[in-house]
Amino acid sequence: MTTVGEAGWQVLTAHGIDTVFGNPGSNELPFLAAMPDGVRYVLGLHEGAVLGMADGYALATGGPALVNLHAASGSGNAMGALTNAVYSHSPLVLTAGQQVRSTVGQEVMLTNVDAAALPRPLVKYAAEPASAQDVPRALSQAVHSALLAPRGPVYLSVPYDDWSREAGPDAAHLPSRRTTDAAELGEAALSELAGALAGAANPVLVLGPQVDADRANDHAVALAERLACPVWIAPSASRCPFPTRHPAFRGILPASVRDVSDRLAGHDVVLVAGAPVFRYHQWVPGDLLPAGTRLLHLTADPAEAARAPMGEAWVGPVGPALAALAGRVPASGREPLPPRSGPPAPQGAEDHVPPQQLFALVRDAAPAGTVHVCESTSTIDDFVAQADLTEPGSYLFPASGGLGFGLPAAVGAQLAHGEARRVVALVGDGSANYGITALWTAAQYRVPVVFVILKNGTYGALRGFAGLLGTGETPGLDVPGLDFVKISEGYGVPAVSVSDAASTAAALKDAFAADGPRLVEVVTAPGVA
Ligand code: TZD
Ligand code: CA
Repeated sequence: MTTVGEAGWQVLTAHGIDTVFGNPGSNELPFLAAMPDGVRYVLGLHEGAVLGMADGYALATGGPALVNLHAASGSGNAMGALTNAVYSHSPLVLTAGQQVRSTVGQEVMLTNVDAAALPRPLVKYAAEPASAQDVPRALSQAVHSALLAPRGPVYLSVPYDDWSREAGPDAAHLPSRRTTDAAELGEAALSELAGALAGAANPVLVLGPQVDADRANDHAVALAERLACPVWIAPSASRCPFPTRHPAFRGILPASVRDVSDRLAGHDVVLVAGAPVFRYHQWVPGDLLPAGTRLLHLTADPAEAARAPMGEAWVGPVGPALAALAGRVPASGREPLPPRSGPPAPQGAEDHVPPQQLFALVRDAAPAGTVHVCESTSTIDDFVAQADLTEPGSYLFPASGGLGFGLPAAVGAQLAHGEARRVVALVGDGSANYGITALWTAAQYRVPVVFVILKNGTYGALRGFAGLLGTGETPGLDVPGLDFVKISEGYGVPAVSVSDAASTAAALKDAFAADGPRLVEVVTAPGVA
């Protein structure tokens, strides 16, 4: 007899799932007992970190990642991190153990009451199969739903007594199933887009995370060079779709209506590719676009197309469309953009390492191809000013703005890349606390992430917002009294604290040379012990 557990795992492994990120409880043990040889279990100590690790892993591999959570409480703990997976379009398959089928109605301990409703509206598909025999098919549906465009997380709750039941003959059809996204932009759409770009007097490209996810960065470069036009990254960037030292690169668009409109002034045609239009953050009202500007929007997500407040949208795979446009837009005849001067020489200081100086030191210490997981919210522009990001997948930032992503996603990304690429996490002393337990997983599984904590003693970004909103000195803005060396060592990751450039450079060198995780706490503001 084939059990539901065996059939379910056949579905998962047939779709390339070889790792489970989880934190178990009693309801999950039968599922884990059925886990076949060759599948790796990665334990996280808190479900926010579990989900963040899976997100980082999926972002790095471009494939699905399996998450196993404990009932409603474990699912609830993962929910904040789940918001990031939604906006990063990560194909995460969340599973949660349910109590024994016949006892759910009584709400015995650790029942997930109305389980399918719990993760909505964050997931594309949520279910608790109506019978044990339907579990393998529901797992198959979950995997295919997560992977079909637009990609995103899904959720399945499974009563734990289901796994030992008989699967039934239909399950044999599932492992070999394939689903294929077929839609590509057609000839008419491509020629209209190419014509609009070719006819523009002063076009501009605004690129989003889907370009990097599709590994279409080179196509974006080719298109920008054909058009001899500047390139911005779309506001609230969660990935870096364009090489930051390229002559056309202009930085990340600031995330307010007025700033976007100001930066795009003078352009008659804007092509936004692989991003929502737009993911604003700070409310600074103004005109959505400079008068007379035409906005063309290329996205793989119909919901992004539908909810945009302006522009003409085309829905289809972004990478192939950029490749096609780069191939058919004629060279503009405009002068190529001049090379940019190197990054600004960062200021030094006596008792601290200003963020730009730190980022310059990281740039110089990190090996080629390093993946940067950034979650120091007030310093992103400083990072981009100093960074030299060329390879796709070199930069990750929490896609919904939900903090607690940085440390876990770095661990997940490093697990995915193995020895091929190093991962450095650049995380604020505020953000670090939401995902801190990822340090334990890094230590136990010897995942060689270089964790850099930027210690300024405060929620810097919120201080920026307090200035913008005129709210003055509210409670809850500072985070004094944190010792990340002790915290890190407590979780098993060797750590040092530094507050000058020379010691920082030395600490980074040691950390990148290590074969296990290291943490470097860097004092980045004056007067912070
Ligand atoms: N909680 C969660 C889960 N996500 C959030 N985004 C916030 C709270 C609010 N928040 C921000 O949006 S930025 C920020 C908070 C608390 C400050 C982060 O501080 P940091 O970085 O030390 O990580 P900076 O550079 O000092 O801003
Ligand atoms: Ca801070």
